[in-house]
Amino acid sequence: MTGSNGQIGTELVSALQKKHGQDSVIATDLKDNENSEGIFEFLDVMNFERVERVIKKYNVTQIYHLAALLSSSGEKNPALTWRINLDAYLNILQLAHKHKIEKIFFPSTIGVFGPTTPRINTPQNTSFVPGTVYGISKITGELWSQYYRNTYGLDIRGIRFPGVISYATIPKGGTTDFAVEIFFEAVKNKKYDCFLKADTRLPMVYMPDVLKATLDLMEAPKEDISISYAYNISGFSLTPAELNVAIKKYIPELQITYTPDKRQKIADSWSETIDDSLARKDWNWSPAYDMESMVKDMLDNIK
Ligand code: AKB
Repeated sequence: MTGSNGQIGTELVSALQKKHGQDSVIATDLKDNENSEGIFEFLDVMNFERVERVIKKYNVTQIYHLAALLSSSGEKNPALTWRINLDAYLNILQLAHKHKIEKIFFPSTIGVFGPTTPRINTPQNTSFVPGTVYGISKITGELWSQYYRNTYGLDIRGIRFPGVISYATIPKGGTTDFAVEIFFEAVKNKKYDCFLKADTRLPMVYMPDVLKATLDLMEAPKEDISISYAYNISGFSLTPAELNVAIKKYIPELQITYTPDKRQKIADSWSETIDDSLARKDWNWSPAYDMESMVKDMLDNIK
């Protein structure tokens, strides 16, 4: 796994270790490993030779390529974002072909959508004119996935993640980060200044459903996977105001203020709700958490 110290990586490493055994998972990241036990390698995903060395050293059979810069941090350094999010993925694809890697997992995002995409019940196949370098790099990655599957038969599986809510690792550099930050601020300081407007509706998913989705998709029989780019999925949609009301049931003193910044424009170009019927049909995607059950679980764990 590349990017194993990130929000999803941290928890996916443990889930994969539980499933396949601790010694079967090679966690790699640029930063020191603070989170998981087991095998860890420092790895710059932009370094082709180093990635190849790790593949050879451990006889890697599957790659979960999570290393990426997110929507907001990506805008601060577009060229670096392209190198990490796209050039490094091309390295992975070339090496996967060369070393006959059995399966690849590629996380995409609702960031591939843009102002020309229908915002309500966004279809699987639609108009993609993303406004961020994050979105451009991820939709291009999706196209490369499809190319490698059609041309070389690589088994690549992807998910377009909406905002991911979790308590183990706090996300950094995303537009949906408010939906995690608010919990920690609510518990610690009883107040939160949100960087999006109160009525900004965005699709979200809770981490246990992210882990289930990833494992289920990777386990699904190859003949059931009708697309190699990335499946739409969503758990629920919420606005900051609705999340505030839901948290207030447990922390009535919570005060929320709204100071929209540059991220508002990004959020306004993304979907409000997602049509994930293809994922439901192909590999039985079905989220276990709605907003209410997610809020309760988040607060129980953070407290
Ligand atoms: C972000 O906000 O950039 C990410 C995403 C939706 O892909 N959380």
